Amino acid sequence: MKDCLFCKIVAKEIPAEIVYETGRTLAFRDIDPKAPTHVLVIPKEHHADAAALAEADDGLTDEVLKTAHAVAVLDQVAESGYRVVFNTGPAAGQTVFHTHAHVLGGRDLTWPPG
Ligand code: DGP
Repeated sequence: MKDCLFCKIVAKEIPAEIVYETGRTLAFRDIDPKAPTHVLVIPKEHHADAAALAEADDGLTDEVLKTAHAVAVLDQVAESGYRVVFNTGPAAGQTVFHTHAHVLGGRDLTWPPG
């Protein structure tokens, strides 16, 4: 989608540190990491948020979650534990409206989040 930051990363118009890729998903490091592992997993096709992705689902939500787990394994945080977060909507802190799963790990994560 024109003017979507993450669509531009998919199109390689904006650089990103890509850590994993499948046919329909892309994983790249967050520009402002909040943990030693902080990777964003996105569907390559544009869906504004997790609700839109779930409603359109044709297996793509599964693939995003499987990619999130693959990233955790690659970054060696799967055994110790990691968090997968979809900020969905402005009140949840979503700022980029191309849905993305934050994969966070590599330190003890507190609960509840702020
Ligand atoms: P959220 O607040 O849940 O919408 O998270 C958006 C995340 O996107 C935030 O943690 C920072 C990250 N981000 C924003 N712009 C860029 C960018 O140009 N490159 C990368 N790699 N991450 C970005």
